[in-house]
Amino acid sequence: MTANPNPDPAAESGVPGRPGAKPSSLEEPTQPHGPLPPKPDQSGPETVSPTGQATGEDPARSAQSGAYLTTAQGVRLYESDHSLKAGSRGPVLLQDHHLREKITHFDHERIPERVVHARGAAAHGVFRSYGTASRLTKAAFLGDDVETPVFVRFSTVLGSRGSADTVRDTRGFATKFYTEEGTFDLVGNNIPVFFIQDAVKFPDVIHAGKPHPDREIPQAQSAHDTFWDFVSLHTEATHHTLWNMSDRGIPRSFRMMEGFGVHTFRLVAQDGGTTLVKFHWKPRLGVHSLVWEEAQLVAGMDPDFHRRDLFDAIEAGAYPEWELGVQTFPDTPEQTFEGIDLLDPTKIVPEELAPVQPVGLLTLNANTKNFFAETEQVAFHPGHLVPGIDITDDPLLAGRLFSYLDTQISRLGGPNFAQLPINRPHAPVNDMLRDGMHQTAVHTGVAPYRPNSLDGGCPFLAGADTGAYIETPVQIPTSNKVREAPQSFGDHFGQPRLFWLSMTPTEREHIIAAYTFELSKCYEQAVKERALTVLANIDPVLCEGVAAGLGLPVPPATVPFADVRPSPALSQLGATWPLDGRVIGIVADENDAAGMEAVRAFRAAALSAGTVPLVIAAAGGVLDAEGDAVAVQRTFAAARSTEFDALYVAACPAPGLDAQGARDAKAGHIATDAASLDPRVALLLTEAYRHGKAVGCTGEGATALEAARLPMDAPVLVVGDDAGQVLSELAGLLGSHRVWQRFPAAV
Ligand code: HDE
Repeated sequence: MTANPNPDPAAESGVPGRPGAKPSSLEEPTQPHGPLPPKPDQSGPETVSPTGQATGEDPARSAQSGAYLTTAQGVRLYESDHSLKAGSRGPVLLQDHHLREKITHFDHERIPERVVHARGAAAHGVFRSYGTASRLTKAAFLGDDVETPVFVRFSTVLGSRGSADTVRDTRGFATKFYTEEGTFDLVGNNIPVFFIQDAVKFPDVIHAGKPHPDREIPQAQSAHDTFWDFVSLHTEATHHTLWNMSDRGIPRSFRMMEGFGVHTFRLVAQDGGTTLVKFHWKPRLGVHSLVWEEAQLVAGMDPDFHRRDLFDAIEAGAYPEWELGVQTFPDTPEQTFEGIDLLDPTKIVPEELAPVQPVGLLTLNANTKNFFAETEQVAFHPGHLVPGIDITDDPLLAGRLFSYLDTQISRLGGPNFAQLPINRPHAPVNDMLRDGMHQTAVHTGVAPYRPNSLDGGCPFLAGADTGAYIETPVQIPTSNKVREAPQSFGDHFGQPRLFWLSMTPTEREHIIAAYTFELSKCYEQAVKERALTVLANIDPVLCEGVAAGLGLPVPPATVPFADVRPSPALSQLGATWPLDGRVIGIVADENDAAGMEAVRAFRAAALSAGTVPLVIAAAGGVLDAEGDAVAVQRTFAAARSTEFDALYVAACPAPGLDAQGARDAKAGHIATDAASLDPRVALLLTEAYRHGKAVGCTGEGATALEAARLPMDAPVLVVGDDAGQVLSELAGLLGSHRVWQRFPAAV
């Protein structure tokens, strides 16, 4: 036997697990333990195996166990930082199984991202039904006071997995209900209509919206020629596009978005009676948006803004809530309501005509433990239905019923992804699907077919009284085979006009600005001109506003304006909402003793109002350590107005007050000029003002506002002497999300 030419010093060390150590047996050196236990808010729902048994509890089967690093085969390793080489300077040996296993696994870590909705964030929660829908549907999870675990994934549509959260786009709002009768997925969006009326055009609209195929730009946005080319040529897209150009396209938070099932579904009652419905999610915090400049800034400052917001809120215990509601319509052969074709996914039914009736409450109360295993691998499908919920003949829905399973087979690498923990039903599964890539179940029995006489005839078939899913025996209209849409699908401008007329002047101004921005980014004059022709058919004010911005002539309308009644429910303005989790930035300067007193009083009052006060100062650390210390959460260098819903200014920090400057000023080594203001604080204030955010001040804070040249009589500003009073006035303004009077009512 040859001696080792390169003895490892550790070999002599006696360190357990290293060569040379003399373990008496294969005992673990410390008590084996798995990963740290999840935080309370991270406990996901119980999962069950494809055969209905609970999983995840057995340590021998958990993803990580034992204290030693091992190979995938469970063999302990003594080294993982160096490849096996012929001498320390010699070639790496092919026989190094650990190296090859580690690199090979890494090489295959990524799976294809979703072809649409690639960028997303998700959370676990519960859905508690009120029982109000039990008259209309036999679905058990909509019975009286039933609690069902859920998993919800929010997403943007166009961007890649790593794109920014705050782009102008539709948001996905997909909910998986793990019901005791099997899984129900409500795969919706935050916009109640869709671009197209027939699924056969879906590849076209997505190809047009995605980056150009030659240079692969622009990322995650519709502000480019191919998108506007498509939507101006396919005028059925007008309604959805108008929603995207409205503030709905740039939500403030996933927690502040509505959700819609879009298509009309059919509820089936115990006695077989049917009702057509549209599903709605109503957020408890109200529907709120960013302003466009803010959304653009955030895309750079914090591309994960929405993801972070959701995760932080849940971790802080501010659980987001939505009420599920339904609009109900009689299931008549025409499938229309007040003249609106319920099979046309480009149409809404205004809430004033059919009110949204609440049927249950969704609460998101647990963050994911592993993004890949849960958010990335979750597979939703509009065809995942439970008894009591059925589909209609919406041609867009028909295509979706095919597409989701199909895309998931390639995205998740085979047909067995229903066995992944996040996708496992909580109802017992006893199917006859067998084998295939990534099969993890060990199926028993010899007769995976029916009927059989060898496995005791099992499994048995259920009937209507034992929970079988039985399709509603809807009569199919007899007709010739055709490739055409019904005539009622031909009105493309009536509902866009209804939406436009339902907006407040401020919202209309935002829409004009959004169209102007997007079309200004197009190179092709013909595309811009055609887009203006579409707008001319919605409303002359809209068209004139955008044409003026583009410097183009106003084209005439080509269809008569529809006679529509506005739907006030479509506007986001005009109500007041809870303040839970709203972030208030506090500008502080420890050189200002009176200001520090006010900071303390304001912080305490803000906390008890349920808001999140964050102290912003020249340098990190603790302010006024001798007194009642105040921790600094943001520095002037890192704070940007976009993070805050409102600002309170208790000082007028002089320029250049970084860590040393602040100490020198306190020690009296440098003089601070009250009339001059740190430019970063000035930017904070002017941006907040520009975005209609409430700004309050006491004491020297008023000097800061003046130095930032804010008009002191503006409705955004609350100037006072008492911090508590300023907080209560700011809270009043925050309840309506922004100080809307700040925006000129141009239209
Ligand atoms: Fe989707 N859609 N979609 N979609 N969709 C997908 O499925 C599709 C549509 C929606 O968080 C894909 O697993 C077609 C409307 C959401 O995982 C894919 C058509 C609505 C999500 C697909 C539509 C949606 C998707 C891509 C036109 C609102 C994300 C990855 C007929 C009601 C789900 C995947 C998640 C995802 C197809 C139109 C919502 C390719 C063919 C309308 C929220 O199968």
